[in-house]
Amino acid sequence: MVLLLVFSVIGGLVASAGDSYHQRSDQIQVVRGEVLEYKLADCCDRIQPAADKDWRLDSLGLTMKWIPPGDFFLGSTQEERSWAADPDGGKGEAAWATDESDPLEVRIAQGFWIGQTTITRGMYRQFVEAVNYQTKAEKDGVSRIFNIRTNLWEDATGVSWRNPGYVQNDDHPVVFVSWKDAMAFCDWLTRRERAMNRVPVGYEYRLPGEAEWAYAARGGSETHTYFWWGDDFNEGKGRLNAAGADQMADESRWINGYDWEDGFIYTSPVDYYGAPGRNDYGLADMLGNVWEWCYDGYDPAQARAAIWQDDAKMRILRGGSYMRTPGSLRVANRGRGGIDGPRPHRGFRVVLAPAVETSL
Ligand SMILES: [Ca+2]
Ligand SMILES: [Ca+2]
Repeated sequence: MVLLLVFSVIGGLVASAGDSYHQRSDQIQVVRGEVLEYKLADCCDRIQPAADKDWRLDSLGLTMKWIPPGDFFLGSTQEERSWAADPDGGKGEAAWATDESDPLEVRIAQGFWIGQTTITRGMYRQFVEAVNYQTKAEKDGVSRIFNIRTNLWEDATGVSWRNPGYVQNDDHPVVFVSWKDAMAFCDWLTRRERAMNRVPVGYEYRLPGEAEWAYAARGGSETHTYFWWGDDFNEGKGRLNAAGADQMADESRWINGYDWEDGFIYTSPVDYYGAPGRNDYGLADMLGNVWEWCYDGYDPAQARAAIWQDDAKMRILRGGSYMRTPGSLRVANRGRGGIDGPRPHRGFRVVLAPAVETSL
């Protein structure tokens, strides 16, 4: 068994030969998926992510976009929250926006990198196969799905990231990952990249803090708008996948959706909309497609400037999903979910950012 795991990890390293380094697998000692020891002396080109430049994780096929330090406003105005809940506006539920504080100026002091897309099913598979990981949904054998026909959540057996209950390929965002399943991926990626000397000192791969996510989602815009492209949701046509007018064969569709089609009822491939779907930082699908786990615990009073480590079981989700209405597709909208709650519309995006001192 141990041998199998050793080979699967080494295989993963060898398979990433397109990266900008030369790796001899015999210099890495791996037991049960853990990189225990590594020698940098002769093995690797010392090429690291550099500030002001994007970084390419070739083995995953993921570009990490550089996000410079700066200031922005976290939260929303009362006017925006009223629009979000209005049946003629954002069509959200009134309660959803009560956890957004008035605009709070926040400084992002250090630059960081964030994935151009969310982690795809194909990327997550690399992690699963490297360390023989089993997700929460797979261990439980039963999880929750949302029935578009009855408009209700229900239990379902056998659903997981491998089989979410709708059609996906490996370019779609991974779903049915709990917060812990997402953190496990980040931990693996950090250790793998550190073993290659490709993580800047003091940085790590992890989930974004809520403020980091919101700052990146605004795309560098200094104007506070509902969406990264402005205040008019209809200018989102051709940019995002959410609860549009698309219908199943039996004509069922998401309720309270907008009246144009976006091409998908469930997930779309990441970056499906290309340039129009990317904000000014080049980030795709920040709004819609899948909710994105953040590092922070959920504070019902407000979003926080610094990552809030809380022992509560709720964690932040951001950006709305394929089944959401315009009110909850705003940059300021805050979602939350149980730490052990995999769902068919929850995924994640990683950052390469200042390491968090874990206090839990
Ligand atoms: Ca859609
Ligand atoms: Ca998203």
